Amino acid sequence: MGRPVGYRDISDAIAPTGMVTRGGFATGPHDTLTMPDGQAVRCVVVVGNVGTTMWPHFRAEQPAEAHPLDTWTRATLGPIAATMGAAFVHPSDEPFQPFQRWAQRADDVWQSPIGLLIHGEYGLWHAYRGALLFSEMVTGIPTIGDAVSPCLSCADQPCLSTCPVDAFTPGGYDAAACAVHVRAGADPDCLHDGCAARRACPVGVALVYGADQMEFHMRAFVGMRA
Ligand code: B12
Ligand code: SF4
Ligand code: SF4
Repeated sequence: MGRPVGYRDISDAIAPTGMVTRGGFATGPHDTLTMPDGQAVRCVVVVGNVGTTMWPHFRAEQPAEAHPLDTWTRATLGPIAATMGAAFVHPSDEPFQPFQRWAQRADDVWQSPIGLLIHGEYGLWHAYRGALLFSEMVTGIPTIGDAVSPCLSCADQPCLSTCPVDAFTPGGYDAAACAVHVRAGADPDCLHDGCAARRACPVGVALVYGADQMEFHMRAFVGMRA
């Protein structure tokens, strides 16, 4: 067994990609994850993008593929994981791994009324790009649990009253109704400007994605090439 991997080492290795570590956690008895060699996974470190910092790195190296962001994030983060002795999983790998649950065990993020996880500083302007799985505990993982969701003090909840097709229902998110509106390019123009409900949130407005990043994600979401 070598020197334990430090959380700071992982953050430093990932920094040149414009992505960031988003915390980590020790697995418990209910986690059934295994490493490729069959050992139990003892620690998960979550990686993601916050605001716009990843975007120029991706655009500069974008592969000519049907799902270029997934391909690029796998190609970028997979080798970093390997140098750390970690296995890598991607949010789009099937069967889907519970990234939103992992994210809530790793960092102070909470489910917002529109389903996306919200962070006190980043608001809704972040996403997950991978997780590093370790057979040993990583040292120096930041502690969490002192913060509360900004949604608890958001009296008006504008995210719930902005969607033109009322896609956020008590029964869940109506992805089909949303996609029809987005593809049509109708007002409000979610295809070009991004999800109007997400943009209505007052938290993290300094980190709102730029126009190119916003439209890329919306096109990918409704299956239109960027
Ligand atoms: C399939 C999928 C979709 C589908 C269906 C989503 C759905 N609501 O059913 C479609 C295509 C519609 C979709 C749309 C979008 N998605 Co999506 N999606 C996924 C994906 C790939 C798998 C979801 C899943 O089934 N996971 C498996 C289950 C077991 O994992 P889970 O962590 O338990 O997640 C579910 C539950 O935890 C539950 N949940 C969340 N918190 C809590 C808390 C408790 C206590 C409980 C009980 C449940 C619960 O919600 C989750 C989804 O059902 C995830 C990535 C991933 N691997 O999770 C992204 C993911 C959830 N999507 C994401 C995003 C950003 C979007 C979009 C905004 C797309 C865009 N334009 O960028 C839209 C809007 C969605 C919305 N408003 O809810 C992000 C969310 C980031 C964040 N800040 O939270 C994720 C994590 C991908 C990523 N790369 O970061 N998505
Ligand atoms: S608008 Fe308010 S309730 Fe909605 S996600 Fe933002 S902080 Fe939470
Ligand atoms: S993208 Fe537009 S139509 Fe879809 S949920 Fe957001 S506001 Fe509603």
